[in-house]
Order: sequence, then structure tokens, then C-alpha cells
Amino acid sequence: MCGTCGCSGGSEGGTGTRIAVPHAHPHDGDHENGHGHEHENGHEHSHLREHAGPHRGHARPVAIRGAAGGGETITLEQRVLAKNEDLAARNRSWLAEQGIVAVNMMSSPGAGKTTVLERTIRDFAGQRPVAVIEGDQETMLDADRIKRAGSTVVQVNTGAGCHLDAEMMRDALITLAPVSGSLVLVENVGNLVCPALFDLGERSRVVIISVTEGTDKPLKYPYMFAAADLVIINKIDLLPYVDFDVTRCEEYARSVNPGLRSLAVSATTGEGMGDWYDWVAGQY
Ligand SMILES: Nc1nc2c(ncn2[C@@H]2O[C@H](COP(=O)(O)OP(=O)(O)OP(=O)(O)O)[C@@H](O)[C@H]2O)c(=O)[nH]1
Ligand SMILES: [Mg+2]
Repeated sequence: MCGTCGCSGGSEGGTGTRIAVPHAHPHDGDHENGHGHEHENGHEHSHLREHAGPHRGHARPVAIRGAAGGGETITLEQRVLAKNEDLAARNRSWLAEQGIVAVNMMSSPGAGKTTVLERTIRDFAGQRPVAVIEGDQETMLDADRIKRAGSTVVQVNTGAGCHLDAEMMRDALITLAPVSGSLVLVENVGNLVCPALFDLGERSRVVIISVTEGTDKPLKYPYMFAAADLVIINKIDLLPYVDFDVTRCEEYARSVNPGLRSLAVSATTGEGMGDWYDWVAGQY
């Protein structure tokens, strides 16, 4: 799938997708390259697994995309997306049964997803249980940061893949075993294009844009902003040093998604983060 980028990733195609949790010993975050233990899927989520089980192991149709004509390519992509949507619906139903709110956090690489999550975890400590699914092509680096911030976390390494999908989400949830009523924050792979296409079964979608990326991003990546429930404009502490117009960026975002909510924050200084926490509370 990923008709636009040719990404061959995915949880079925044998492309090396790996789900792991950080080491449990206290100094695990010190490893420069990061690594963890791969886990067999847990045993407390039989409902989630049963529902999704029959779909395991199917060949990924996109594997033959290069050999197909244009019309057939579209049909195959539709099948992949339809299957993903079926799995996403099962995830969504399971999460709702557990009273868990899952939020899919998307952005270009480096916009500040992990930094927002770290501060959120620290500020929610003792108030709301938080669990995190980290999506990156490689490394346990972000999972190690999240663990140091105090949250349980599962790292999904997508290999060549540039986005998470519903099957990865399901497998990560089984390993993560979030408690009822918790907030599950999903950091998608840094990419403003493909993650917008793949429903994970999340409650809501957040796109983070940082002020160093340019005011025009909602116009240039409209699908991401059209798919979002909230835009977080991050790194506002850098506004004095960069050419970025917050108001115009918000107008651009609403031109592709009327009514889209937006917040301006600095995950580093904490400015505006209270608005983000209020928005999270409103998801329950
Ligand atoms: N000045 C400033 N820097 C920030 C802010 N938020 C994040 N950063 C910095 O931006 C860089 C990238 O932040 P990350 O949180 O790793 O970004 P990310 O979106 O998780 O990156 P990927 O996982 O690689 O896609 C780091 O050096 C952060 O310290 C902010 O609000 N202000
Ligand atoms: Mg990150």
C-alpha cells in the first residue's frame, strides 16, 4: 500500500515489523542505540485477538502492485484499506468496551511528538493512567524516553514502512495491556502523508506542526489536516526567531478542514500545554 510513496511496510508482509518493550532494569535508557525485548503477544486480550485472529497471515496484496496495471492497482489498494478499516473497527470497539481513549499523534519527523508525550506523561502522573505505543522505522530511542518519563510503552519498529496500521495497533495493544479508563497515546511514524490514510481504531487524531516547518504546511499536506481532529502548533518558544504566522497557519488548516480545532504550545517550556490537557479530558 501507500500508493503515493511505495512504502512496503506493514504487519503482514514480512518486512520486519517488530514490537518490543524497553528493558525493565533501571539503567535501560542509557543505551545509545536503544533496544528491548520482543514479546510474544499477551494473554489478557483474548477478545481483541479473537476478533482479529482470522485476518492474521493473509498475503499483503500490495506485494504485486508493481506488476499490476493502473486500474488493478487502485482495486488492490482499496482492498488493503478495506481490510485495515475492518481491523481498525475491531480495535475501536475493544477500546470503547474498556473505556480507553486512544489518540493517534502524527507529524513530520522532529515536530515534537515525543516531547509533547513526555511532558504529558509527567503532568498526568497520579491523575490519569497513560500508556504509549511508539511507532518508528528503527530504534527503541523514543520508547526509552517515554519509559524514563514514567509511562508503560511498546515500541513498534516498522522497518521500511512509513506508518502504523490497524494490525500493528492491535498487536501493540495486546502487548501493552492498557488498564481500563487509561489514555493510550500513539506516536505514529514521523510523516505528514501516509499515516493519514490508515485508521488505527483510535478515538481521535492529532497533527503536530512545529513553527520551524513553515506556515504553509496545511495547504501542502491537506490530507493529514483533513483527517485530523486537532492541530497542535508546537515550539512557539521559537516564534521570535522564525518566520511563522500562527493565525495564518490556523486559517490554512481550516481551509481544508472547517471547524478544525487548534492549540499553540511549547512542549519545552510548557506554555499552552494546559489547553492540550483540557482537550484530552474532553475526549472521555
Ligand atoms: N525549542 C523547542 N524545541 C522542541 C520543542 N518540542 C520539541 N523540541 C525539540 O525538537 C526536537 C525533536 O523533538 P522530538 O520530540 O524528538 O520530535 P518527534 O516528532 O518525536 O520526532 P520523530 O520521532 O523523530 O518523528 C528535539 O530536539 C526536541 O528537544 C519545543 O516546544 N520547543
Ligand atoms: Mg518521536
